[in-house]
Amino acid sequence: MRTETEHTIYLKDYAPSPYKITAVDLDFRILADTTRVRALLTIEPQAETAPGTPLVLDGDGLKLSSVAIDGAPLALVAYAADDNGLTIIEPPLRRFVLETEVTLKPEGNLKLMGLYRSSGTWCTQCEPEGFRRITYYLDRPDNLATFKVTMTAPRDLAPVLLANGNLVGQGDAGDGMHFAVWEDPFPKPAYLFALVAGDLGSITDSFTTASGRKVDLAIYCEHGKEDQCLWAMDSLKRSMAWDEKRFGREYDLDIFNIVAVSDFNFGAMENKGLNIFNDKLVFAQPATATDADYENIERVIAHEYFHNWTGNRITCRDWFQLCLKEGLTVYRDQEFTSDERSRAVKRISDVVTLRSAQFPEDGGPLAHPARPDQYREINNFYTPTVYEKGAEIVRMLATLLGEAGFRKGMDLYFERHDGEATTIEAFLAVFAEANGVDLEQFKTWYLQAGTPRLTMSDSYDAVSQTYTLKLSQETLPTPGQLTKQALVLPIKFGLIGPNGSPMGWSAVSGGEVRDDMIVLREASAEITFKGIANKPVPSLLREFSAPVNLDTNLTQDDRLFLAQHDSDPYGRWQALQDVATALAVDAATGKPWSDAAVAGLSRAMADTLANKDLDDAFKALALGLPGEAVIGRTIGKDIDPARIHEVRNALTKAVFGPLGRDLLIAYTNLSSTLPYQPDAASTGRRALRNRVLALLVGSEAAGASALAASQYAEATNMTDRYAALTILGSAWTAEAPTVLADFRTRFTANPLVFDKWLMVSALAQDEGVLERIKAILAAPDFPKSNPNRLRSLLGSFVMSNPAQFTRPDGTAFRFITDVVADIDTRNPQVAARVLTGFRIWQMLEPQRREAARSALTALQAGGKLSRNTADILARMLA
Ligand code: 0A1
Ligand code: ZN
Repeated sequence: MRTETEHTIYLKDYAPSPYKITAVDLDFRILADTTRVRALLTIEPQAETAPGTPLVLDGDGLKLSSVAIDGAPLALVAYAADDNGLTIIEPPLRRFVLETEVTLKPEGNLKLMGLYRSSGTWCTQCEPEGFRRITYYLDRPDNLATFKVTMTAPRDLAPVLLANGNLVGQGDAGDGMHFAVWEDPFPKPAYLFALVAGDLGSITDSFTTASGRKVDLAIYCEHGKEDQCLWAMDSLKRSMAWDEKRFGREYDLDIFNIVAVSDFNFGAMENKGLNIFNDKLVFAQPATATDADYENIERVIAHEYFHNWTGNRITCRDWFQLCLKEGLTVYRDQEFTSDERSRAVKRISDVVTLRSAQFPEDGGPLAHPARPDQYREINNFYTPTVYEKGAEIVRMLATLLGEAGFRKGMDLYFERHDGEATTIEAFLAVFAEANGVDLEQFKTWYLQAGTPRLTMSDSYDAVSQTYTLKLSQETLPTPGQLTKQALVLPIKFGLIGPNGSPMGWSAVSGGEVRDDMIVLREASAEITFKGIANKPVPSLLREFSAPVNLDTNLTQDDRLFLAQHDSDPYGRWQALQDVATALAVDAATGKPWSDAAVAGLSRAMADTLANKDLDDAFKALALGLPGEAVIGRTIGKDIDPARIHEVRNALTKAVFGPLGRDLLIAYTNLSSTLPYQPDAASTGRRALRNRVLALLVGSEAAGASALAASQYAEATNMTDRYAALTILGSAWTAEAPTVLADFRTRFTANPLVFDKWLMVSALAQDEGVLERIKAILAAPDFPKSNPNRLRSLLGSFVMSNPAQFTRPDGTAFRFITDVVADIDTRNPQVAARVLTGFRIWQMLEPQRREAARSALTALQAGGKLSRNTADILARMLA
């Protein structure tokens, strides 16, 4: 038996393959219960390959029927096939065609990797290593080949036959069968291969590129849902136009197809010319999708489309480089949303996501660099660190180089690496070269795990009129990385004078200061500003210009001052968060909070609500108190999530209780009778009104929960209905059971709305929540193989209901580990992901920590886990 260490793959061991596959000709014969795949692979040895070097192809669970080279069947002694692949023992040392035939059973493929069926539709998922479940192949991203695909299938079950590239032939194949031939002229790695066969409806449109080429666009979905795809189509066309304008990137094929499927392990997949989407990221209509759903659809449609250049035309040399395509593409989709909507609001939302998803990962047992140097299971590295921290790193590069310098680097990247599979080093080199800068130290951001702590203290000397900022950075050890280097930190900043206006300086010394940015490269620096007439309040890390935790010596009054005067919206929002976090941390750690600070925060919140210059979406964010996880992480150790939950509720009451009248007036004024529109302004208005409602209920204002119940009943769109449901459901008010029951029956037939019901059910803060979750899961008709359903119920519980998930008696921990073991037998990716909810366990107070440890060790002792789940578990317990 192989041990875990034997499974570990190291970046340092990367070596090109001795053979390359340059052209692929696939023939799929799809029948109701089996699919036969014949592959003709044109293979060449590399120039330096020695005679007799075996050709080792990857395979996973394939049933081989025949092998031939250049048409001649191979003798049994000439090859070896097992569960991990096919080895041709002594292939010819010249170009040859390898022909294999395998049989697949897509129906029983519950892992949803390779070829599987979703509600009857045949579809594929190949990233990262799913292609080997379709045919024997060099299933590594550095092998680029052209693909021709012939598909034959029963016309009644699969009138629609799609693959990558252009349709070059189709026709009748007799016996109720028909066929289609697709060719993709762009060489690609196998992880971008896709095929879809099914009985689907569609909407069509077109886009004319900047150079005047017409591209046919289509979105395929279950019949009857076509009208729910219009927003996705609109988002696609805006994404195509944006990439031309902002990055000069045009689409390159004549067809772009999207298919929505209901069983999918992730959000969506950027297969060349044939993106496959989790249907929750396609379907939108006002009665069933929230504003957040609309925004997510727009974002993910853009993300997958942008991959056409950052991922497909230029791909990754190996999976260690995953953030080369993911971090960069997330950065691009963030910029798209910022340009389409509000930059400030988008930035704040992204910071919230980063702090709630990536910071806990980076500070716990699963911490890893954005570019890892080893893995046991690559599927476990599609993480917030690779995606969101990866995007932050690209953002810092853009901040350091400026917009024009960043664009110069991107242009060179596209010019130099188009058609290649490349690395982070090559990516950084284009920016260094295009801008004449050295990025050696900057590269550490990709190599080092952990969130740096940036500490600032300031002092002012009235006599010499000098102002000094002392800055230092530290990154704590993470698993496998005990010592850390200083990072390059771009710290955008401003100094604000007593009257609230920006202050300039006559000279500066002791550090690198460029206009509105300090660049800290050392472990510490002392920066002195001269010609400062009064003591300023510093606004540091404007726009959250580096993904760090910031500790300052600012007082609560300084923060309240920033909340009022900072010209950076992020800075104002952060200042309010900091005031509230400090109060919550005090209360949770047994220090009474300062009444003056609570009153100050309350006034600042009232001013924010009343401010006519701030837009609604910003106000909705600013009026939100920091989440329980942020408070927990600020405390840092021995945390009691139930206590934090109570404290946060108490703080909501103390801060917003006195504002009851203002909140009620705002709630009324923000109501609208206009028909639903998903634009930024209407979305912001609804977000603010629903935030106000949450605050009224949270501060137990008289009649507030009845108001929420009537909003629920009278809502004309899902945003308002779901907001009311969530407010009542998570607080588990007296109205909660009734509205939840109503919601369940009102939308019985819609699985995506069922997900919303599952989420709210899992977020309830009362003691009964665990029993209710158990009952939901045990219902005979609960779809236990569908990732969306499982994630909505279990993912929300472990990630967003910390007080109940971490009950001190360990009942919820054990429930989750039992469920993970069960899901693992069907879908290891989903099981492993649910298990990551335990990543905070070492931060808990001793009783909860022990309970978590005991549940995790019991899961490990049970054995028989997939590599995905075993890997997460081993790292969690290391
Ligand atoms: N490249 C996709 C992410 C993705 C990864 C794995 C998948 O299946 C296991 C599916 C999608 C993206 O970034 O959107
Ligand atoms: Zn992506």
